Amino acid sequence: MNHPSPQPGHAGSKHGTQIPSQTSESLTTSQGSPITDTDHSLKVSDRGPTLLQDHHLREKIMHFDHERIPERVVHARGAGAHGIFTSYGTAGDLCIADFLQSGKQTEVFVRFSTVVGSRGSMDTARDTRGFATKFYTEEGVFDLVGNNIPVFFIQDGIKFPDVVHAVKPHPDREIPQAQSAHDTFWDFVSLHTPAQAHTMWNMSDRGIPRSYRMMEGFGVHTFRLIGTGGKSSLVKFHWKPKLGVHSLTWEESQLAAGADPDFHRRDLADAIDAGHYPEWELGVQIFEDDGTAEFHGIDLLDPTKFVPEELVPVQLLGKMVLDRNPSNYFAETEQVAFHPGHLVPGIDVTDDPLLQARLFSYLDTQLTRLGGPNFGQIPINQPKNPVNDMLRDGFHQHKIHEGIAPYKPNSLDGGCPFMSQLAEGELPPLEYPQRVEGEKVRAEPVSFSDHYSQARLFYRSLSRTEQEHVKQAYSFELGKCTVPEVRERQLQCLANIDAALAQAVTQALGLPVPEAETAPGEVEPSPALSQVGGSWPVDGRNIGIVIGAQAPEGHGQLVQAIKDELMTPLTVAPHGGETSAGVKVERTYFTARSIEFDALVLVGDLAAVKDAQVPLDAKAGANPGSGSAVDPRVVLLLQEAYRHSKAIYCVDDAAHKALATAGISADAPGVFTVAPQSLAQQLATTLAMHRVWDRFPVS
Ligand code: HDE
Repeated sequence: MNHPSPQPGHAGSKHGTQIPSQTSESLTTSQGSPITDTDHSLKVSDRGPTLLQDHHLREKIMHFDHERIPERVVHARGAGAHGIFTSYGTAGDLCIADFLQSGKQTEVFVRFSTVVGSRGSMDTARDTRGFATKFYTEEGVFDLVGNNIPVFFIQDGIKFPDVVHAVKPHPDREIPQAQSAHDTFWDFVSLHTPAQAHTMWNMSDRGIPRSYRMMEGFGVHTFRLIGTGGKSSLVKFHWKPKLGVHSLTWEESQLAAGADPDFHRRDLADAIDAGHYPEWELGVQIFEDDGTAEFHGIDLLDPTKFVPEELVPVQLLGKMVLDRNPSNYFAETEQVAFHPGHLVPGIDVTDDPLLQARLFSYLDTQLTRLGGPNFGQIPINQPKNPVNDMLRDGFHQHKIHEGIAPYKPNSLDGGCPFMSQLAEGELPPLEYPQRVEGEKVRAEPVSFSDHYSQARLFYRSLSRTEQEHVKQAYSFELGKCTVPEVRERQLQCLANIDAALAQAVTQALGLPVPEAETAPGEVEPSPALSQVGGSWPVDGRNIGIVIGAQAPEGHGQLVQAIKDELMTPLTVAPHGGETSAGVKVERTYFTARSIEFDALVLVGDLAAVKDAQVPLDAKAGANPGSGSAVDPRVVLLLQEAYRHSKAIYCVDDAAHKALATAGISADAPGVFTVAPQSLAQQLATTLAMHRVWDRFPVS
């Protein structure tokens, strides 16, 4: 049999490198037999009935019919990346885990996700984000399965089905998709008031991140670290992003849901492809384990509470860099199976009743999702250190186990495998000998009963602009609720949290302001919670360089200068292809929307292009008074960028015409006219603060 040479298109080209699209050149059946025709089924004559004996047809369709597996019941939509964790060695006596020893490098795989939406939903929904990290340590896999919000809706795992049923689409019509803005969600959280702190975070800008690269991560629960000599400490895990914490505006996230539902997935993959590797530092807040699991009146076993960093600073233990995209989404990102019980010596759980239920749940879910008990053998889930268990057989067993005695004790396999030996006085590393006693009850401690003070603490720690966004988010969400009692009950909760917040939202809904049930107590704000202020690296920020039909002089140098500052220049021109100066056009007036850019640069004359495909809404958006010579799509782009408080730079006078047509003053905050030589540096300075904050109107 001749082996055909590859047809055009058989070898994929990715970023200039030729990669084979398959493992070898010739197509075979799953049994390895050669195939000469995969385009026609076997028939009696070319128009005749298809023959049952066509095994290639049967195999191909059978496999296709079973390509989908059940999506995750929560966190269904996600994006993943590979990377390396490097320990600073600062854990010292705190933790004996090998991967935290000085200079140790450990491979990791991270999956970010939205919680509510199904696998095909949009990335930018208002939601909590999952932040799950698999550390492939030399002592086995450690999974840190956290979120981008440090508090949770419920205090006991037994409530998880309730909160998830409430936030998922209504069971009758199965709408709305990937939204919390509906009656059943607010019905539940206004009745189950421990959820008020988490919902406050969701209604803030934290619920709509700018990028996975710009999110904090939290272990949420309190964990136990075991140090030298068996000493136990309680900790809360934190991931601190190098690029800072930044968010979209609500309008941006809504526009992105339509214009680019893969906004976050694309952003992560593009940044890694471009070499702008996202980084986070892993840190812990440390609490003495004195047996009370309590700190300054905060019950550390209550997952609806966090501890402000001003009270207990985060101590950094190491750095994670994500430097490789998955090469197959299904094999890696979809099949990865995390579990909070995947622990290594030195890290243990606490009695947080939410965490305890999670320890049961995750194994259970993988059985159904990944089709049996051997999901640990799927390459993405395999530990990198040797595995020597006595688990046998089952669906999808890939190992060919040797020996005849997979049981203990045995004599027939020489007594193997043996137990790890403890040094004298050493404690079993995975089970801290915590003393436990008490009666069996279905109850919760009194310390779990404060449901409002941390929501208040968070809200009052935000800047005025951020508080404004929170007011708008509640007004939107409750405005989408149709049952009056649901809205009223949630407004009562808001009154219990903060009077001004309740007042603003009731006004937007046209309802009377409720009295607080108990006077809101004072809280000490935590400035670390605000995203406004501070200055951050701008790696991988997208800069839209909008040019007209004629490539402006010096365009190539502008593009290079922006790259030199580690940002990503994207030239936006009337047509695709290359400019006359040979610079690649990355976006056209037809495909570009402001959501994609962190700042815009206008160069030259942006006149309307004759006979171009102009969407009707863009035509309508043009300033009718101007008798516009500026392309209406550029006008729309500018108006959106302006509303979203993005910096707009003009590098010459010609570009001012576009501003004027869009009704934007050249003197407005964040609108600059600069010389081309200083553009890139000025962009970096402005974007270090993420947005032009003083453009947001604050009432
Ligand atoms: Fe999860 N959670 N969860 N969860 N969770 C799952 O596991 C569950 C909770 C979190 O990218 C599921 O493999 C219960 C808290 C992340 O693959 C499921 C309870 C936190 C991910 C499950 C919780 C999380 C999951 C769905 C209450 C933050 C995505 C598929 C007791 C600390 C991991 C799967 C990934 C996924 C159950 C509460 C984070 C069903 C029962 C609290 C980041 O097993």
